[in-house]
This record gives sequence, structure tokens and C-alpha cells, in this order.
Amino acid sequence: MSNLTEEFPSISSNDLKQYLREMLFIRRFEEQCNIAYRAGLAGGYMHTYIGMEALASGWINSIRKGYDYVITAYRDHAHALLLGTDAVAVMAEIIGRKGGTAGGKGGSMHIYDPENGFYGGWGIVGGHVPLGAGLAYAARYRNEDRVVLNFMGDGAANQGVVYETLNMASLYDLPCIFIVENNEFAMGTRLEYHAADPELWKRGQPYNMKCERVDGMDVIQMRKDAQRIIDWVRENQKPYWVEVMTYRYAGHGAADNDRQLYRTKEEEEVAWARDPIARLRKYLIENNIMSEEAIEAVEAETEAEALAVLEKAKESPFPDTDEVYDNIYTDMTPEKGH
Ligand SMILES: Cc1ncc(C[n+]2csc(CCOP(=O)(O)OP(=O)(O)O)c2C)c(N)n1
Ligand SMILES: [Mg+2]
Repeated sequence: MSNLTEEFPSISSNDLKQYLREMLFIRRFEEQCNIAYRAGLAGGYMHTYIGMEALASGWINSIRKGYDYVITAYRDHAHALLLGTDAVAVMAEIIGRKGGTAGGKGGSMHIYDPENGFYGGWGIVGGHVPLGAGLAYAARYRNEDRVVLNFMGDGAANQGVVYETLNMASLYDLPCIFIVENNEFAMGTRLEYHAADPELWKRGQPYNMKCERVDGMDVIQMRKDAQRIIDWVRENQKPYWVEVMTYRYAGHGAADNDRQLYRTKEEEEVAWARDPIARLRKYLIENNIMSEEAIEAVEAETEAEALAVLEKAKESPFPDTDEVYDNIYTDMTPEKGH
């Protein structure tokens, strides 16, 4: 792959440098989230994206940011950061502050930023998948050429509502890409124990949908596959089902201390050999795109940035108690314009 620019002209060396910076920032950001959580600063649940950075990076760097729509489950910090949501607002949301994307009342699982094309951040496993199809329906209805990245986990791929959605998405020719982030686990349950057929890539087939499995641990390959699929969906106005292979290095959530109850240390070590950040780092050095020193500088910068983000987020106050019911109920009376 040394002639990447010739082979795939839309990825420049500068793009690769940007992907490294973004992936490093996401990892350091997630580490700060864990620190904040363990210091008692964040309530509720929190799930990090450590190990999965190349997946969202490859997809989100292949869309028209701010125009195309993105929706995902509760493991949602990286998607927002990649779309350009202010990192301090994401962190402030995680630690329940007023400056957060949902005013501090949603928390980690409910990052939301429609101005940047991000429609959340949802906690019910599989529950947002029909909402993503709804976004695609809206785009098609308005004759816009937006595509939707509808991310879900491997566990979510067992939910019944996903299959009702696939049927309708195919029937209505919706420009919706169903992306299964197969990180091998649904909480502490390994894929083979929760999926009757672990070949998840096939699951769009009964709905006359194009389906495939791709590698989510190599950001360059992910970026190429994502671009090809997104272009196809935009052009053909039809849905697509993609299983993306990745791995969750962290426990399921910050409350899961991952004490080897469902996987071994050896397995984790083998998985770390596939670390998408180390892989890109090696590629950049071997292809003389960045020196070791230049990469170390980016590592130090992103670490300092992530620390500063948490400190800045802490300056934001807690929401006022009299706001507790704001943005929860909508007044549906006709005179209010509904
Ligand atoms: C409908 C529903 N059932 C159960 C849960 C509890 N739960 C939260 S996360 C999770 C596992 C989901 O795994 P997966 O879809 O693979 O996503 P990942 O956490 O690996 O990103 C479960 C069962 C839930 N939130 N919603
Ligand atoms: Mg999973």
C-alpha cells in the first residue's frame, strides 16, 4: 500500500496525519472520561470507544460532514468528536454540566448535535436503528442526496426492530447504511454465545440488500471501504448492511472493571497487536510521511488537549434545578403551533 495516493487519490498524506491526530485525541479523551467517571464526576453509565477509533474515523471522514446524518447507540463520544462537536461540550455533557450538548441532562449516552449532523446517542439497544431509517426517509422525501450512517453494536443486531427496519429500508429504497460495529462482545457475552449465526454480515441478505464484512482496525482500509459504500448508496439510493470487524479493549462500560471474567489476558494481548493507532503510526513512519519525533509531538499535544478539555468542562456549572423538566415534555396544544 505504499502508493496510496496513486491508488486512492482522495486520501492525501495530510489526511492520514489528520486521522492519526483524531484517533489519538479520541483515545486520550476516552481515558480522561474514565478518570472523570472514577473520580465520581459522571453519573449514570459511560462506555468508551478505545480500540474502535479507526472504525468511526474511516466512516465519518468519508461523508459530507454536517450534511449527511449520523446516529448511533450509547458508545457515542467518538462519533460526535469526529463530526466536529466541541470536545468541551461533549465532556461537559458526560459530567452533567450546563455547557453540555444536552445541557448536562443527557450524560454520556446522549450526546446530540444535529447542527453537525449528529442525531445521538441512544441507550436502548437497537432502539435508534428505526430512527436512523427515519432520517433517511426524510432525506429521500425532501429529494436531498444525504446518506445516513446508522451505527449499531453486534448485540443490537439481534433486536427484532432492526429487521422490521431493514425490510422497510429496502422496500422504500432508503439511503441508509446499517453499520454493525462488531467488537466481539455484547456486555460480557461473546458473539458466539449471543448470535445463532455469528456471520453477521449476511443479515441484510433476506431483505434484498447489499451486504459485506470489512476490517475496522485499519483506518486506511476502513476509509476506502466506507467511501466506496457511501458513494454507492448516494448514487443508487438504496440501503446497505455492513459488518465491521473491531475489538473493544476496554470493559463494556466504565462500571465494568473487566476482571477477566469473560475473556483472557492472552486474548487481550493478541487483540492489542491489532491496535489501529499503532498500525497507522507504523504506516506513517515506514512510508516517510511522519517521523517518530513528529508523532511523539502529536501524542503529547493530544494528551494535553484532552486534559485541558476535562478541566474546561469542569468550569461549566451544573444545570439549575428549576430546569429539571425543560426539554423533556413538549406542549402539544394547537395554539402553541404543534
Ligand atoms: C433493549 C435493551 N436491552 C438490554 C439493554 C442492556 N444493555 C446495554 S448495552 C448492552 C450490550 C449491547 O452490546 P452491543 O450491541 O454489541 O454494543 P457494544 O456495547 O458492544 O458497543 C445491553 C444488553 C439495553 N440497554 N437495551
Ligand atoms: Mg458489541
